[in-house]
Amino acid sequence: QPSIMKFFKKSAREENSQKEKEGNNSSANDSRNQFPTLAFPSISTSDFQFDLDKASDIIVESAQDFLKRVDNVRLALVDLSDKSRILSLVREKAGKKGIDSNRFMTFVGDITQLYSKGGLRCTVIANAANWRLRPGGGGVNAAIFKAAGEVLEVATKERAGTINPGSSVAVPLPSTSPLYQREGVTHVIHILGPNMNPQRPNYLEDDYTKGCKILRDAYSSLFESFASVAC
Ligand code: AR6
Repeated sequence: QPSIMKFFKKSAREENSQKEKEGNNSSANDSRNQFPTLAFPSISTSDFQFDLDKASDIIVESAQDFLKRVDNVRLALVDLSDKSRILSLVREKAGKKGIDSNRFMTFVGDITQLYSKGGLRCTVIANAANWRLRPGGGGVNAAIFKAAGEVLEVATKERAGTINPGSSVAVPLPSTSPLYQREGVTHVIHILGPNMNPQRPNYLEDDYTKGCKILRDAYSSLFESFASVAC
C-alpha cells in the first residue's frame, strides 16, 4: 500500500513520552482532534448476530495493530446507546491493553450525525453493508444511505455492484450529499461482515473459525482502505 508508506512507525519511547504529555486530557482538547478520523459501527454484531465477546477481541486487536503501524489517524467505534454492550466490552479490553484512548475511542451517537450532534469530526465513516450494496434493510446501512441521499447509491454503483464477506468498497461521497455538507464526511467505506443469522445470505451456520477470520479480514480491509483515502 503506497499510502501506508507515507506514515512512519512510532517507537515505544515516542509513544510513552507522548502519553506522559497527554496526562488525562480529553480527546476534544487534543491537537490530534485535527487528525483524519474513521468512525465505524461494530460490524456483524446486530442483525448478523455475531458473538459480542469474540467481536470485541477482534476489534481491539485489529485497531491496535493498525495504530501501531499508521500514525496521525484516529479510530472511533460508534454505537447508538450508552448501554451498548459492544462499546463497554471494547472500552474495557482496549483499556487493559493500554491503547491510547485519544487514538482509539468509543463514542455514543448516530454515525450520520457525529459532528452536528456530537462535535466529533469524522471524515470517513464505515457502513455495515449487505452483499448487494443496496440501501434499506435496517440498521446502520439504512441510516447511512438515508442520510447521504441518492448520490451515495449512484456513487456506490459506479464502484461496485456487490461485495464479498470480509472485504470493503470505499466510495467518495459527492459534495452535494447532506452527509458531506452537514457532517464533513468525504468517504463512506462499505464493509460486509460474517453473517450468523440463518435468515440472511451467506449464513455461516455458527462456524466461528470461518466467522472470526472473515471479521478480521473485514476490519483489516476497512482500516487499510481508510489509510488510503484519508491521507
Ligand atoms: N449509528 C451508529 N451505530 C448504529 C446505527 C447508527 N445510526 N444503527 C445501527 N448501529 P447492523 P450487521 C449499530 O445490524 O449486524 C443491515 O440490514 C448497531 O447497534 O446495522 O453487520 C444490512 O443491510 C450495531 O452495533 O449491522 C445487512 O444486511 C452495529 O451498528 C445487515 O444489517 C451494526 O448493526 C448487517 O448486519
